[in-house]
Order: sequence, then C-alpha cells, then structure tokens
Amino acid sequence: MVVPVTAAPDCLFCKIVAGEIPAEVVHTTERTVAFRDINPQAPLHVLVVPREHEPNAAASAAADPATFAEIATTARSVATAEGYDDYRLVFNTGAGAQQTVFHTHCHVLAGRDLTWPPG
Ligand code: D5M
Repeated sequence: MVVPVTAAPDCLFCKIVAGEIPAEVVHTTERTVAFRDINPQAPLHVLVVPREHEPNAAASAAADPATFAEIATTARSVATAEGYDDYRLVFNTGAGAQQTVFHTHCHVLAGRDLTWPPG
C-alpha cells in the first residue's frame, strides 16, 4: 500500500484515506480507496479516491498517470462486485462543475436509469 506523501492537512478525503474520519470503505488497492458517498444519488454511489492528495482529476492525471488509471480499474471492480455491468464515472473538476471536495474523486454511479445530459 502506498503511504501518501502529499496528504493535505485539512483535506476531508485525506482523512478518510488515513482512517481518521469514518467512511464505509468498499474496496482498496495499492493506490486507491473506494467508499460510499454520504449523499447517494443512485443505488450504487461510491467515490474512488487516490491515496495521494491532488486537487482534481487533471492534476492527478498529470502527476501520476498510473494512479489515474487505477482509479478507473478500481471503479470497474466496485461496480462488478455489486452486480453492475453498466455504470457512470464522473469527475467534477472545478467549482463551476460542482466540485465541492478538492481531493480527486471519481463518482461511480449505477443502479438506476442514468439520463443524458447527466441527471
Ligand atoms: O462530490 C463530493 C462528494 O463527496 C459529494 O457527493 C458528497 C461526498 N461526501 C462529502 N463528505 C463525505 C464523507 N464524509 N463521506 C462520504 N462522502 C462524502 P463533488 O464532486 O466534489 O461535488
């Protein structure tokens, strides 16, 4: 398991990764932690976060492409484990895109009709 070197002191998701704040963790990998969203928007709503702190998906992809790829494979593992072949991955990136927690996270959503445009 990677011990984060970039943990940010006041970051909620860094604290979940460190086990300092409780969360319903459903899957972990070397570089990622997956836990249920506190305000689920679908029957399956899990957040996959990198252990290393970066503020958003673009920063994570630039800093560590291997970790960014592992977020996607972790998301697939989570969906498959809960019986879903079809699922949606969302990275809100920036406040204007409704990002509210500035530690990279991938929403994994499944289990209802997912409409497009997103809804
Ligand atoms: O999504 C941030 C998401 O983080 C939002 O769907 C709620 C979720 N959240 C906030 N606090 C917690 C805790 N403590 N546990 C689990 N989930 C949490 P964004 O894309 O930034 O809007």
